[in-house]
Amino acid sequence: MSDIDQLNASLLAEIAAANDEAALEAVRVSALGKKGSVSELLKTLGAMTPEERQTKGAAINTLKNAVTEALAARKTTLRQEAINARLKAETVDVSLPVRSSPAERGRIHPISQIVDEITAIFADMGFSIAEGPDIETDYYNFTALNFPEGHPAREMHDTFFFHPDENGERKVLRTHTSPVQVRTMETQKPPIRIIIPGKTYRQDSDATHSPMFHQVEGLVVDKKANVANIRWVLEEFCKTFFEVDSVTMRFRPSFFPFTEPSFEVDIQCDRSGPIVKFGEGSDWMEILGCGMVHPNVLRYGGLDPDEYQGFAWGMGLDRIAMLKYGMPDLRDFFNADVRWMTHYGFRPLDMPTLFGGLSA
Ligand code: 2NL
Repeated sequence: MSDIDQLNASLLAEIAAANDEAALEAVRVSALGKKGSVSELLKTLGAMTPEERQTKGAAINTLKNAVTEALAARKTTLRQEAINARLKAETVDVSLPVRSSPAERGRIHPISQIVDEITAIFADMGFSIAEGPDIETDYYNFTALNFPEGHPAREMHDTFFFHPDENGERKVLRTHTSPVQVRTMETQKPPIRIIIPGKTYRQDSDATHSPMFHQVEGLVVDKKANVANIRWVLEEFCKTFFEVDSVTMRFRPSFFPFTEPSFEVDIQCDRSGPIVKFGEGSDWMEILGCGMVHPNVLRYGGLDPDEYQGFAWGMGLDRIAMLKYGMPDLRDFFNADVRWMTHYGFRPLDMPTLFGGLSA
């Protein structure tokens, strides 16, 4: 076998053995590059006699063409193999379900759900939402709500106090949402129909008490607001909220500094089973407190008690949420455990509405 034939055979073997484009390029440079084996042979053509050129020259050219063709063919094959491998590796099964978006996977906290449900019910009765600051003055949290200076009821609330400021004023974390009602009376002319959902704070912590908890309060001020109206509003609320056709309520006389008369309200229920059933049974459960707004509170709000009357109520949300959704420990509400949220949370797109069902 001639040198040229040998070179031809070894180059074609190298080309066939090149497994990727980089290896193939290395073979090309070794053969056809400036100092490549085939290029060096081509350089010898100039010094040949015409006869030599006829035979050896032709053979060298044939070698060059054969190598060039083999390189091109191998390149096409390698490209096709790379595409096939990619297509195989990146196969998508379009029949699989789409992964849900973060917005769909997120969950609404049961407390937010309860607030949305209660808001939907009272909005339907013509109430609007009022809000106010969590850090309150002693005046709005106590004085304007008819807690006299030094009155023991101030201690009853286990208030979180801030250090006094330069004027000696001691701010508090609001112990109830009632300051918002006073602020509303100062700025809004009756008729007033508002509900106030929000965070409240008292120094208390165990399985059923958290130092930060949630309330919804309501206030109606009009010329003839009366106890019969409270009863109707709260009965309608309870029926819709507990999703039953009728409820039996019991109003017990009670005391709050800001209402006179004052009541604590129980609803009839059945607690014999694993979950509480409302609207039936022989048990009673306290769910809220209410009363006619004390004349002093109306005066603090800038309203004349001889012209206007009001009723108000307040309920704690956390316990109600535990009852309605069967959650055993209040502390879990505020542990930010994503597993708990996945289990007890609500789908963000299932907003509670009266027509669509509150918690359906
Ligand atoms: C309860 C009882 C209550 C109110 C809150 C209120 C607010 C103003 C005037 C009069 Cl500005 N009353 N709020 C009235 C009665 C009861 O809450 O047990 N809450 C958890």
